[in-house]
Amino acid sequence: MTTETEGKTRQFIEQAERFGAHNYHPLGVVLTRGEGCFVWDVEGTRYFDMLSAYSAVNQGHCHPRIVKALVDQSRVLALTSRAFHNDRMGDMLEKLATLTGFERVLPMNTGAEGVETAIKAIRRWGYRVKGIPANEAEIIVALGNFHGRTTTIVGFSDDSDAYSDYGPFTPGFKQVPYNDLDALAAAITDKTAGVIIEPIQGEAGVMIPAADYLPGVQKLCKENNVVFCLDEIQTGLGRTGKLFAWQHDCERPDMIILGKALSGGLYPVSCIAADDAIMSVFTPGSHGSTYGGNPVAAAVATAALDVLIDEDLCNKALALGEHVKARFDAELTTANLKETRVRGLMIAVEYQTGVAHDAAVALQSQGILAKDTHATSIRFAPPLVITKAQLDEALDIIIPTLNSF
Ligand code: IF1
Repeated sequence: MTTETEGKTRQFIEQAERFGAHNYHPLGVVLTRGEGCFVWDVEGTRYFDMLSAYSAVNQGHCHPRIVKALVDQSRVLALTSRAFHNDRMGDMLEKLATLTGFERVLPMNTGAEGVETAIKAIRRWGYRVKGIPANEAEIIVALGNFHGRTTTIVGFSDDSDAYSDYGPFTPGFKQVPYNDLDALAAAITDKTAGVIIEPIQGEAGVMIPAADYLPGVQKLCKENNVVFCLDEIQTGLGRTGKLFAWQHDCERPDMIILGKALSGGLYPVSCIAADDAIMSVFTPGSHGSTYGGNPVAAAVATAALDVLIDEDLCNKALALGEHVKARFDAELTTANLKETRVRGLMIAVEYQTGVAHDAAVALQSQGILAKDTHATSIRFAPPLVITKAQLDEALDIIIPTLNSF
């Protein structure tokens, strides 16, 4: 397997380190090709991609159907701005409204923009519908959250790497412990406009809440006239074995935020979806973006959604996740194991001690690309198109390697 000192690898890493800001510390591998659940580095080494660009590549790398949509549309009409209509956005909006069960969809680009759009919708609803006094709306978020990297969003993070020295921050956010209904109930006031949480906390290490948590949040929000908003940017679109993670535990929330796999990794596409009672707070000129809902984004997202449905990727992820859990339970024997957390193909292995990065490096040397999150957890999120045979081939490497830590 490739090491950082190999010729081409070293050359590309040195170039990136010479001219790029050092806002990441990537593993020592330089990728040049992707197909399905595999990626190849510049030395020709093949890897199982167990990260899927943090669940943006659920449909597999460079899915031909989505690539075709990108190329074909790019040849005829790429960007119009929303000053004019285009003939592709409507199909995407209608497909998303149908799949999510919401009346309306507002298309944006990155996940963080989707979260910011949700914040604006919830605040404006709080003032104009709920009647919260001007500039006093509060939104409740969870400790351990990750919702993106804008200054407003990192301002309500509790990860100092994400927020230190980026202040002053946007006011109006309250943090409560995740998976704690009493803490949430105590935090709600008549100025609470909404709750924004992840159905499963990804970056926190695939933290799956108790079965009664999301229904409890939903009940508290309904009782207190508060918008129940789920950030499904990482958990949505098949990752957890359902089209949306909320479908494991609760009824449809008041709003969801989507991104990542909404484009199958081919183009930044995000959105919020909600019923008119909330979405009607957006009036012409009150929100938008240059690229939001553009014809290429719409063509790519429409194809990405079609691939998810036509290839039955949700059910496949559910079945394969159960297979992973069964093999982990039977074969992970290291005394250093704390627990495994699996829902669909959203998977984490947590150790007692901080060996997760070393384990990720050891896996890389054996052709598995996975990412540690915090010191003790390593996450596995293969593209949902991985076959059972491919998954077993990967697990035959992953399990003995994890057992060696
Ligand atoms: C990075 C983390 C994951 C997300 C949820 C919103 C966003 C994300 C639940 C924002 C994005 C990405 C960001 C990326 C790495 C990755 C990540 F490690 F940063 F925390 F997945 F856990 N909500 N997550 O997971 O979407 O603006 O990035 O499109 O920043 O390095 P975005």
